[in-house]
Amino acid sequence: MSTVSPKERLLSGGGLYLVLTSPVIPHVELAAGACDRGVQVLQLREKHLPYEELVRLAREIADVTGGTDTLFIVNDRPDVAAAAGADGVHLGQSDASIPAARDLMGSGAIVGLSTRTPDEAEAARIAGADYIGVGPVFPTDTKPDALAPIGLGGLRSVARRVPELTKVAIGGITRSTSTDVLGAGAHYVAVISAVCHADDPLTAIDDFQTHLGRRPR
Ligand code: 3NM
Repeated sequence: MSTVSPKERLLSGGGLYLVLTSPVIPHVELAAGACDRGVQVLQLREKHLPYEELVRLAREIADVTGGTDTLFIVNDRPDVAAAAGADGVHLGQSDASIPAARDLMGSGAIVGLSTRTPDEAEAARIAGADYIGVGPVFPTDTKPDALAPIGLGGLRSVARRVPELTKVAIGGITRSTSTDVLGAGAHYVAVISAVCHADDPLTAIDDFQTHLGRRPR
């Protein structure tokens, strides 16, 4: 088990950031496979689950990631993240504020914020986000309310505005586009369908890991 803090691990690493949304195999099985395969960040994103079920699932995943090198982040819900002992929370533009999340989770928690434009990215930096999500980079069917894709050019513009901030690109990313996305300034590539909805999610993780490797900075 690492003695380095979760934030330091996030800020020194890079590569695959796996978002668990309706995977074709059980969440916990996929989480365990991701840990075994050295995935650096896992996020639980199940917007439709009621609080109790979400906490139960989040606790099961936290049990799997605890003591491994894989960080565990909960989407949208700092209350659930705190109850499960997760390493952090990922907030959308209209979710809880960063200070409210830190109040619930403690100052050591990782707090990420979704952004799409250089202005939003800069605002997230000023607000104290530990990292930003940037997207959608490409068209995605997974998030029906996603705004228009920003492309690699949009990602580069964000990266130029906040060069020092850790950037997690998201939206329509596949293994074959992942290296271009990292080349455009992202530190991590976040994926849902390319892994969770693949015929064989564990093999899909293997393919990403072989392609990207671990990306210490
Ligand atoms: N957030 P896939 S795009 C959850 O732009 C999410 O903030 C986005 O799923 C954003 O990898 C997105 O299947 C969907 O395209 C990502």
